Amino acid sequence: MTLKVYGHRLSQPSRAIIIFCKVNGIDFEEVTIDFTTGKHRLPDFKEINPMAEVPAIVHGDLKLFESHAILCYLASAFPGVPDHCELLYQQCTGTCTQSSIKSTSSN
Ligand SMILES: N[C@@H](CCC(=O)N[C@@H](CS)C(=O)NCC(=O)O)C(=O)O
Repeated sequence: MTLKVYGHRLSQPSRAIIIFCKVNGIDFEEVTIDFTTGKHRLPDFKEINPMAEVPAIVHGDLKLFESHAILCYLASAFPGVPDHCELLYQQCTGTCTQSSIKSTSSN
């Protein structure tokens, strides 16, 4: 199942997703959506992200947008990502629990 990353390298949140994938060895297909020429407002892309912003991902049946949500998903969905990444994003999103701290601190 190929992970598709829709973004643009001029976009900081798009770069965050691309860098995260590269650092963690996650294979992905990069699809450039040129928001500087309005391609993010075309119907095909708005089916992926109705908010018409990059980045967005498609992974199997899942369509996801908002870079922080994407990073949380990637940190938990791909086994090669170190546990501390998931904990970091749980802390960022306020979903961190005592049990998640205990389970990652033992690694
Ligand atoms: N909160 C969003 C911000 C996304 C965002 O603002 N993307 C910009 C590029 S950096 C965009 O697509 N702008 C197009 C527009 O607003 O029309 C995220 O973190 O993913």
